[in-house]
Amino acid sequence: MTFVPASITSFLSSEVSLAKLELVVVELPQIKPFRSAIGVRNSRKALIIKWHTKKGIIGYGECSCRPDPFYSHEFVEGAIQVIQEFVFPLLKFATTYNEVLTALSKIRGWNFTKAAVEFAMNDAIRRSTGKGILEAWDSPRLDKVPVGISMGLFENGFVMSQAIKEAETEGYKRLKFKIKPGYASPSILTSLKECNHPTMSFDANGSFTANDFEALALFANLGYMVEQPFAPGNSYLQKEFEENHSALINCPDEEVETLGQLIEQKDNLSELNIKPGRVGGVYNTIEIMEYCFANNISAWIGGMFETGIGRAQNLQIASFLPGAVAHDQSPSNRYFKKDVLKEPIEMEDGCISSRYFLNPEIDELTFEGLTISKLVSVHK
Ligand code: OSB
Ligand code: MG
Repeated sequence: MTFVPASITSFLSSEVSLAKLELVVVELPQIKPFRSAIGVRNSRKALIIKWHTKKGIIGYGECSCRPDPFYSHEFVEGAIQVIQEFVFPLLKFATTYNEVLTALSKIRGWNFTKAAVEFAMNDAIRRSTGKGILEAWDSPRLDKVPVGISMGLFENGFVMSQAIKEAETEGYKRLKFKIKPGYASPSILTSLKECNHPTMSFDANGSFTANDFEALALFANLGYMVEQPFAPGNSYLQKEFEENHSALINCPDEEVETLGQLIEQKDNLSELNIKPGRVGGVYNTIEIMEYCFANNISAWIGGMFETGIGRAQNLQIASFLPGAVAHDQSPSNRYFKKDVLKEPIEMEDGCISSRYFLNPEIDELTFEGLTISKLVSVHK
C-alpha cells in the first residue's frame, strides 16, 4: 500500500541530468551558543550539495545532520564519504526523479545524506522547469507558516525567564525547552510554572533512561508534550514510565526515520516531529505526511539549525500542514549574523511568509566567504 498521491507519482517521471556534484562545507558562526542534552554548539557546519545539470542549472540541497554522530549516526564528514564513494557512482545512469530515488534506496540508512542529494536534484528540476515535487503536490497549503522556537538549556531560572520574555515579544507561536536529567532545579521549575505562553513543550533528545523516571516526571507532570524522552529504540520505557507516573504526551523525533517505524509507534505518540532529512528526503516526507493526514496524526516540521537553504525548503514543506500549531523553523537572525540567502528569512507576528521560502536566492559571495571546503565529483 502506498500513501503517495497520484500528483506525486506522475511527477516522479520528471527528467533530470547530472553533469557534476559539488560538495561544499560551509560554517556559519552562531550569534549565541546553543546547549542541549546533545552538547554545546557555537556554529552551524553544513554540507551543501550543488547539483549541476548538463544545461548548467544548479540545484541546492542541505545535508542537515550534525558534525558529530550525537543526534543520529550520521555526521558531516561521513556524509561526504558516503556520497563520493557510494551515492555518486549509483547516479551515473539515472535520468529521472524516480531513478534517482531507486539509486538512493540501495543505500541503507544515511537518511540525512540521501535526502540532501534528493533535495539538490529536486531544486535543480524546480530551477529548470519552475516546478519541483512540492509545487507538483496536489494538497492544500498555507501562505504563512507559524513558527515556534527551540530554546537551549539555561543556567538558571532567571536566565530562562528573560529568554521566555524575549521569545514572547518576538511572537513565537510555541516555546520548546530542551531538558535533560538533573536539569529540573527549583529555579528552572519555577520559571517554567510562571511561563504562561499558550503552547509549550519539552525536548529531551533521548537523554532519560530507566533510572531517570523521577527526573522525567518533574517535567512530564507539568502537562506538556515531551519530545523524544528516551534514546531511540527504547520506546518500551514509555509504558514502564506510565505504569507508575503520569501519561506521557509523547512526540518522537530521533525515533522515527521511516514510515514503517511511524506505523509501529502510532499508538504511543501524541504528535510527530518530521524532519525531512531524518526521514530520508522530500518524497519520504510527503508519504509520511499523507499517512499522518489519513490517520489524524498531528505533525509539524522540526529543524536542525539549517542555513537558509534547508530552512526555506523545510518551511515550504511546513506550509502543507495547515493544522500544525508551529514548526521549529525560526528566522535566520535567530541563529546567524549572516545567512547564505540574498533575502534572509524573517518572521512577522510569529509567521514566515511564502515570499521567503518559495524561491530563495543564494548570496554566492557570502556563500563563498563561509565555505571551508569543497569537493567536486564528475562521472568519467
Ligand atoms: O532535537 O529538535 C532537535 C537541532 C539539532 C539537533 C536536534 C534538534 C535540534 C533543534 C533545532 O531543536 C531546532 C531549530 O532548528 O530551530
Ligand atoms: Mg528534537
